[in-house]
Amino acid sequence: MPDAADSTFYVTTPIYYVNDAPHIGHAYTTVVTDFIARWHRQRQEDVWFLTGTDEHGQKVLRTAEANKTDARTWADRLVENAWKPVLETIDASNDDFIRTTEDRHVERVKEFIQGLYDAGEIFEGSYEGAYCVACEEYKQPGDLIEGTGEFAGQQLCPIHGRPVEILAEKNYFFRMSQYTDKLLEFYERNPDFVQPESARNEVVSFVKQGLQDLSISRSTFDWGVTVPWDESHVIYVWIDALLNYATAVGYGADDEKFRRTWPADIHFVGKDILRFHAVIWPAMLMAAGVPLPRKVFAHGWLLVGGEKMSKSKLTGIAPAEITDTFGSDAFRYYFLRAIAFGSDGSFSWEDIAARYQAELANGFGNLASRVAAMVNKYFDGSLPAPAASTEAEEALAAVAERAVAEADAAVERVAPHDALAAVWSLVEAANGYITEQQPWAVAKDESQRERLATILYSSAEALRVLAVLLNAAMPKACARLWESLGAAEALGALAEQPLADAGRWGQLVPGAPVTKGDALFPRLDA
Ligand code: ME8
Repeated sequence: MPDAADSTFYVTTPIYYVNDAPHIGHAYTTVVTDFIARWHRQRQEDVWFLTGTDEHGQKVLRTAEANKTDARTWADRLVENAWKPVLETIDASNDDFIRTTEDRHVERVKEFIQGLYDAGEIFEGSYEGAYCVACEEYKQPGDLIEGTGEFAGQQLCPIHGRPVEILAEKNYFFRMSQYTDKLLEFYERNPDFVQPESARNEVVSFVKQGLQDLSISRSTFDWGVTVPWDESHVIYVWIDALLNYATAVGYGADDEKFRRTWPADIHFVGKDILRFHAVIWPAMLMAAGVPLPRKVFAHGWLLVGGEKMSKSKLTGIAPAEITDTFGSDAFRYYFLRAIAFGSDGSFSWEDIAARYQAELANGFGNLASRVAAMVNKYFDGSLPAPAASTEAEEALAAVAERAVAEADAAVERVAPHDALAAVWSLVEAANGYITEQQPWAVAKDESQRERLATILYSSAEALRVLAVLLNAAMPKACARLWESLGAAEALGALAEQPLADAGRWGQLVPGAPVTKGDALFPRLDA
């Protein structure tokens, strides 16, 4: 197990556009980031988990106008009624929430950009090109696709499938072309900076073609951060947005906090915004002399019906539609377990229902309820003291220890699906152990009380290890399990159980009150 870092483990989600309400694609990124944050907290590291909203730019402005209101009112409404509530729906444990319209951000963005201007990194020029408002990005001619059907004769954005607009503007440019070689050198020296491998390859081959200077201001609308030396321009929304990762942890304002927290350990993003994070953002930081983040991890698409899920194509699903039926723990578990992190993955109601029933209700949940029920039935709800172990107990303890090590190694390579698969080896071993040991049969023989005690104590120990290992994925269910094991009094709060110590067998204290509560995961009706 790696040593706790000497500085803060800092993880981020993208800051999401407030043009619309969150769907499960956004929740997916946030759940994975939250899982990683909680895991590292349980490793007893100092963790900072940031999320927030991206509120400037043309896309948000146009949505506000279409809804007959101003951008600020619209953003306030979406943040309070949609983006902040969804964090509760999915049990996110973020330490901060940044909005790009806050002064703590806006003022620092102005200073950052002024610094680049003063250093000669920014010049005035003009540009004409194809702009996708949904991406908030100029596209290269080679990126575009030919429209068909209603869009016949038009050029479309390859991500949104919607026509681009030709924009011609006089504006300010960042000398990004100067960073081509520096970035290639950086990727070379830091082979894990962009992950997974496919994302790294894409970024490297993109940068190898040579970077162009980047237009960093707009003058045709004013919903943005004003360019400090030319008030007729606002700063390009992506430059403004990327800086959130620094401004939120004290860049230019609280040096002590910034030094402690920066650089970010992992920026989690979808692959749609990989280049912004793996090319533009490091180039900006190099230009300003600020250390670069340690890792950008770009995950795949969540597909619904085989297509990238999106509100505009009416495949968008709100997280609450799923949590209302399955609960937040099952929502989190499903997305962490069912999708190989980094690859695309399909969501379907059948799939989540099948996993819920098999893995949560019949697997983990049933294990917890049968152990609690038997301790109540045979030992009046008081955890019995174990007698001598047999090979079966030693084998179960060994599975537990291995599950801890394998899950931790999987989290280290940012593979939550593998981490949960490793933990499930213990769920299965514990259920198998009980089936083989048949405590209900042993209970019939009064002379076997000690054997019965050992079986139930060992089963409860497996549950203790599972509560610690699954807490990052399913905090609510694990808190209830911890309570039902009567573990808090002797061992302290679940969230404070050190991961490194979780596999040490025999921590539960005999005599602890074991209670039968409601099922952790009630079975679904047919
Ligand atoms: O791009 N599958 O915000 P955004 C998986 N404001 N993930 C998905 C997804 C899907 N179908 N749909 C969305 C922006 N996501 C900028 C970011 S950061 C400085 C600025 C997730 O609201 C995924 O993480 O369009 C993707 O990168 C992000 O939402 C895009 O959110």
